[in-house]
Amino acid sequence: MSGRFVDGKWLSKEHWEADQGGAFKRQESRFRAWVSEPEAHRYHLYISHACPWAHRTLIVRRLMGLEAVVGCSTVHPLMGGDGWHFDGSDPHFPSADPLYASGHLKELYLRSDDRVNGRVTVPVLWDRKKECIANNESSDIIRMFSTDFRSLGRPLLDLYPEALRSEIDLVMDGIYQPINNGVYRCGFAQTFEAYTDALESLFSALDHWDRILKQQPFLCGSTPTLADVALFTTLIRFDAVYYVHFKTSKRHIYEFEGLWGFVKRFYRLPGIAETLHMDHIKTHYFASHRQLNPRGFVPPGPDVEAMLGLQ
Ligand SMILES: N[C@@H](CCC(=O)N[C@@H](CS)C(=O)NCC(=O)O)C(=O)O
Repeated sequence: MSGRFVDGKWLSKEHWEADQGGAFKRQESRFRAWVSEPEAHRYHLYISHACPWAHRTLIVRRLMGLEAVVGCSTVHPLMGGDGWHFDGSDPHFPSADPLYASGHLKELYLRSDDRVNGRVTVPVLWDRKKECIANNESSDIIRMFSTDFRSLGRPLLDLYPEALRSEIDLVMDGIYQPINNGVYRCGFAQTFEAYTDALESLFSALDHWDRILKQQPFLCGSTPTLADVALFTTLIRFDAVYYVHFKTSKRHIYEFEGLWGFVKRFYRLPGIAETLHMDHIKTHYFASHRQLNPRGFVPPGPDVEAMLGLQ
């Protein structure tokens, strides 16, 4: 974990958000403007390939065919005391800020608000015209991309059909705390009790959705929606990272028939495989969270991409 802003001043000391019982508390996103009349080339997306929330936005940008009208840049996978950074000279993980040549993502937060508070997170949807962050909350960005940005793109799918919106919202709310945030609640718990509570709710939610996905291909029925995007980006990181790093080691996802079938099905949708960068994912988690893994060693396997390529 890295530092955070307090009234525009950067504190690089690691800061752990926890409640009184030692449970991890995720901060609310700070920039929440809703872009209802988007213009082509006005918005730029900053992501990390490691981050499941940012991965959601990359997938939806791809499935809504927005690549030509919403630019995208990625940060370097290693996150230090100054937070996410850019490094155009790293041949293995090239990353640069094409708009301002920033060294760190926090510079963009400060450009947006010189009294900004809180952590510096990805994804960031940048407004090039107003030169500030429009929105840094993935659940807003993926909904905007699927609705108001729709006419700018060449959509391959309708990920947020009107008739299913309330069901999709309900499912996304339902998987957020036990699963998407749940893996972090396991990994960042400050007490054993908070860890076992998080683990229990994670696995009871996984069992529940495993049963459903044995009966139907996607969370809300027969076609993929935003709820599936949200589940996929957590499940695809689970066996290679969370299982070891966050100690979610009760079972692998590949041991659940319904969930693993779903991961394979989603991975084979057009363009999805290219959005997955397992080297960024493993390097980021294992080598950046030194409080969980002090030596920063990146363990091998399981090779999830090879497993997904089979049958
Ligand atoms: N609620 C946000 C969460 C984003 C988030 O927490 N991103 C993490 C990466 S997985 C981050 O940038 N963390 C940096 C930090 O906390 O210092 C969203 O869904 O967009």
